[in-house]
Amino acid sequence: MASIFTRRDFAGGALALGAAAASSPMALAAVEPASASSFPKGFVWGTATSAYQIEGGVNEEGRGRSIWDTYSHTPSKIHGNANGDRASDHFHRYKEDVALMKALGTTAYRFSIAWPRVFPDGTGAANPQGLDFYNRLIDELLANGIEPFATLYHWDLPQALQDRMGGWESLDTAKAFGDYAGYVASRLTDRVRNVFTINESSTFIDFGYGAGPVELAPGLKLSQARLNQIRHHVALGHGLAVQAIRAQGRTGTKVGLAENVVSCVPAIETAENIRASEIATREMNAGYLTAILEGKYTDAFLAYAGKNAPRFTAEELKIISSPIDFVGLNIYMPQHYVSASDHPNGFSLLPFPTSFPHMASDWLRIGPEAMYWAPRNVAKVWDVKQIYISENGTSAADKVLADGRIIDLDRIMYLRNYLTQLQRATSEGVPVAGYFQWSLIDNFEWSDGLDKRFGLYHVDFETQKRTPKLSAEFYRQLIAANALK
Ligand code: GBH
Repeated sequence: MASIFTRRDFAGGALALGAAAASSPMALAAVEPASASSFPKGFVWGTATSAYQIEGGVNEEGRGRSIWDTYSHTPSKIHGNANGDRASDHFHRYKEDVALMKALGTTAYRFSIAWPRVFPDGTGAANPQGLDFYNRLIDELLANGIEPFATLYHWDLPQALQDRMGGWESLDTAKAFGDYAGYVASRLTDRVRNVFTINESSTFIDFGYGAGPVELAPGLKLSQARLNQIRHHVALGHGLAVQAIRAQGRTGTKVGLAENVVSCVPAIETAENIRASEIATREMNAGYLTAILEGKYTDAFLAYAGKNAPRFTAEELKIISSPIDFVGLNIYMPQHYVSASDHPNGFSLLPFPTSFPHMASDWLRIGPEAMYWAPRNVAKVWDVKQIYISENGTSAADKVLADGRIIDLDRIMYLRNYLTQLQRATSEGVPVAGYFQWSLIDNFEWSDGLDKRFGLYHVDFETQKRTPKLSAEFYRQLIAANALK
């Protein structure tokens, strides 16, 4: 929908008032905002998805079973007893979906590779057809000028590894992940120049193996000691994958991870609270990003874990902290608002009021400042030189109106506010190179089944028809302008 009044119109109007107005500082200032809302030149705009959430085609081309096949077929685990057998049928409709990406004007796409397609048993012989689908997808993306960013692990662990060795409870799963990463790198990095190892380790560990408020596959509730060991194995798996990609991938392949960073936002932006939010960022991510970027577990982390601390060697910490090229941050909400404190750790995590607003998913708090503070603190605390926002988006109770339109004003409101904070970050020089909107299309939202829709395109799960929501048009215009409108 074309707007009647653009910023340019306002600026032009002010100048048209006369020479006196044009030469006054006020009038000049009025011209500025058109460029003040821009993103850096060459900023990468994309969308993101994951294999089990969109592909379907679970029995095609020799794919093995994953823990999500098992879990989603366990009665009463998933809202509406949905599963990913068909999901958004992307396996068969990938060409149509690439066309949707192109219509948005995106030049990058973050997808994940299903480990059980490549190694149906987790280890051993690769399935000869395992990468065929991804080869087709990558070629289609490149033919349309869209850069593929591949994630190697978005939670769909081969069931065989869970059965044989307790999945990530075993060091051997970390090793198997490294082998899988090396194999994929040797086959795909002639065309895939950016690889994410693991998506949101904290989420699948805490909710899949721990007693989080929400449950994910494999649906276990292990002790803190076992969880800490799993955290260590996952970090190690990441490090082994980085090394394998360096060894077997094409020279120049860029490697990083996509982390659900615990975002710590200063409650009020005083110097003391900002400092506290930096300290909190380091401590609240101690089992994950901190270990990976520093090659050590913080003293506070080990003291807190006590006898439940992970068992580890110096050699393993070296592997975990193998240098990476970028850090991907999945940012949906502020995890904590923080203030300075006299407590020895220097920060305090403030309680959320029960009236704090959220989106259609109860957990999805609306705090756009997280999109400024998370990358700003990651860059500041660890001197990270390249950051991608690897996911950001929202569920909404989208309704198809009688005339077929989907007017998702709440999603547009959410995106506009979060992107305003991202623009604040890039304009201050925080090194964010790109942004991947979650998600291109409605998909299987884990335990929420098909109930919570995150797409820019609506999917009718009966007919698989895709329809752009108004937010798709919002995103298209933003990309075209490389600026907020
Ligand atoms: C991402 O996780 C996932 O990577 C993606 O697969 C998913 O579809 C998308 O977001 C949308 O959910 O304990 O109250 O916080 C987002 C982070 C962390 C959100 C765990 C849900 C559980 C509820 N998730 N959280 S709560």
